[in-house]
Amino acid sequence: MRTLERTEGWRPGDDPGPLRERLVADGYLYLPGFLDPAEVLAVQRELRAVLAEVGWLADADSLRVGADDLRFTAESFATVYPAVQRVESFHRLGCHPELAALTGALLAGPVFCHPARVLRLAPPTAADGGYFTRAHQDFVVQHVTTDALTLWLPLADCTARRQGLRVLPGSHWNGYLPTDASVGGARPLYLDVPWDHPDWATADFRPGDLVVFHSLTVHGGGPNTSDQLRLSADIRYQRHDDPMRAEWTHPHGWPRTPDWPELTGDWSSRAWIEVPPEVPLVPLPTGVPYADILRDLHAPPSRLLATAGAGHPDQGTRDDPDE
Ligand SMILES: O=C(O)CCC(=O)C(=O)O
Repeated sequence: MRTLERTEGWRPGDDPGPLRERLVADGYLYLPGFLDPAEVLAVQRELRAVLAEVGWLADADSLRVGADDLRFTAESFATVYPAVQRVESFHRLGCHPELAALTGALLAGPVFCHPARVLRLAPPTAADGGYFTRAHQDFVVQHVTTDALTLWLPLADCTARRQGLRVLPGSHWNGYLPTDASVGGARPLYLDVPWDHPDWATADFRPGDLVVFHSLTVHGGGPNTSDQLRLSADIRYQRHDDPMRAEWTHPHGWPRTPDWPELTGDWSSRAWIEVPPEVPLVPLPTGVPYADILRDLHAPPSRLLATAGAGHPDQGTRDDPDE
């Protein structure tokens, strides 16, 4: 296992050039302490209260699990996930002005945050290693925009026993990779990369840290062999002038997760779930098996990766975006 390379010191208003070059070269940026930890811990506190109420935590004061067989089943999806998706401060954090400033600078244009935000609740797993989230590229869910950036935020400490995100540095240069249809049920999103592949890179993470990665970067989540829940967020940003799958205007997990009118009843603002009206929304084709959609996917040319000089293998991602 390798260690993620740290990038430190960038603040909104600084020249984004060196940061962008590094993202383009490696497929990710690891920015320890990018956000104020107190802001992230405040969200964790609210989530703990909700998770203790639904029985996934033993109490609201720690991340100790409330049972030793926690899993996402139809029942827990119907109760636990809507409960956490209802937490307004989680969505507000996704729209944090510093995250928007960073992604706007990296993508060199006006950006917005996808309203569908993944709140990862990773329960303890068997002690024999393995994945929590299997290897995949986020393009496999983005479909229509290559330059969507995922912002991965630990909402609690991640350590060797409670592992967080892992990435394969440089893997974005291989373009969109065919998924392994034997893994992943109705939506076969995953890649056949062993969990102990020596090129995986990770780190110990703390609330306030941030990892940004490109939609073609192969990544996943490591095992949690602790007795505590691992909490993290996957937040996605893209430019206004790129299209987005229409389903990302809804909450993550919709339609199994209830839609916004039901989740946002007591929110102070709906600004966190607004999509700029000019964003082209592309519905998922109907009547086509998901595996066929994935098989026929091609990553549109990437503006971001085209900013790299010569020297990278061209897998169809670095053409002139205006062609
Ligand atoms: O946190 C994880 O387990 C994986 C994160 C992930 O897949 C993502 O951010 O897209």
